[in-house]
Amino acid sequence: MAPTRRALVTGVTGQDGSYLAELLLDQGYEVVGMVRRSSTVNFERIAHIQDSLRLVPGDVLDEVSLLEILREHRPNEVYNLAAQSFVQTSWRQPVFTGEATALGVTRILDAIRLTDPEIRFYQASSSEMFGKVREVPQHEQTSFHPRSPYGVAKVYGHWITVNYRESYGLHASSGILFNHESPRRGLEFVTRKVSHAVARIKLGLDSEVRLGNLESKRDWGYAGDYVRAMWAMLQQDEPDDYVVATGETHSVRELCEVAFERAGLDWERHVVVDEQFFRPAEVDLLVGDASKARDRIAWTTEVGFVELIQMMVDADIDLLHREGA
Ligand code: NAP
Ligand code: G4F
Repeated sequence: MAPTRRALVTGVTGQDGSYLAELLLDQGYEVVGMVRRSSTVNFERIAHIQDSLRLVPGDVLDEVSLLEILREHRPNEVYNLAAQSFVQTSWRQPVFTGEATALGVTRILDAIRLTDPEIRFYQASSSEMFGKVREVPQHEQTSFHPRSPYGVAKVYGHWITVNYRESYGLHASSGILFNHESPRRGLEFVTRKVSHAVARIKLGLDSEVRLGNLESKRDWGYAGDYVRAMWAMLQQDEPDDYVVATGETHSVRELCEVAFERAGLDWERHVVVDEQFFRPAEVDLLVGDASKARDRIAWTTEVGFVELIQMMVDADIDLLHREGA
């Protein structure tokens, strides 16, 4: 019988961490989830699988915690999803964002190098690295022009991953993932902010939602599809970098249309544009070319844009009903 594979997931309490942990458990992995200390428990997204996970304390700001986790649990694969991941916050907390989202990657790579260089490593890179895009669509060779401290930190995380692969021969891959969403998305991100607001308005709990730039365009996919790409990258003989995207782009305005329509509402009566949600520098348009991921790791999407937004609106209406609204 083949030995059980063990994976360490940082950021396991986040949107992607929860879907990835489910996928790995389904594949028969022992899943070690790293959680940082907080004064209240925030395991909502993994509550349904918590008993199957081994949750261990650690923080990407603290290298010793990473070394000890690797020494104790000896994973075969490490998925680094931990980050300060909200772009808007990165202007308010640029140094913290750099510590967690950029230097956190080096801390993990160093811990791997010193503990067991055979460990396979996945870095959660981002389409935010393309920023002020140089070409449309964006692919693995498109140059980066990040537009936020978050984007800058992710560029560092990407290149340090490439550098440790080239310097030390680590099996380190970088997934350049475009926006991916789900009912588990944080409430501050625009898709979930809108789906949750639609549910509240539908149930008479609110009358409006205040948004920033309605014209910006994103390539939005479903998180459940995207974690399959993360896993597939680490199953390849050679490490590499891959764009993961749907190849379709939609504006925030279109997102509003689809989301409100799902609940039988007219978005123009409820959406208010508010300056406070505009960004100091915007990423106007993202759309990815995922042909390499399709060809080399056989990755495809199963959930399209309209289905995704409808799923999120339905889930938020159900959630509010369950909460007794
Ligand atoms: P998320 O929901 O914000 O989750 C982030 C996770 O990182 C949470 O578990 C959080 O823990 C953890 N974390 C934050 N700071 C940490 C620290 N100092 N030490 C340890 N853990 C820490 O993000 P996501 O949407 O799942 O995204 C996962 C990763 O993919 C992130 O790196 C993100 O930047 C990247 N990414 C996301 C997308 C997307 O569209 N979702 C696209 C491209 C790349 P707490 O629960 O304690 O806060
Ligand atoms: O949902 P967002 O906050 O996501 P953003 O900035 O694209 O970043 C997400 O995707 C990245 C991948 O490209 C990840 F790396 C990152 O971690 C994160 O998951 O904003 C999307 C767009 C932006 O153009 C923003 O200006 O929506 C626009 N927007 C308009 N009104 C708004 C709002 N965004 C938010 N969060 N809130 C608004 O009220």
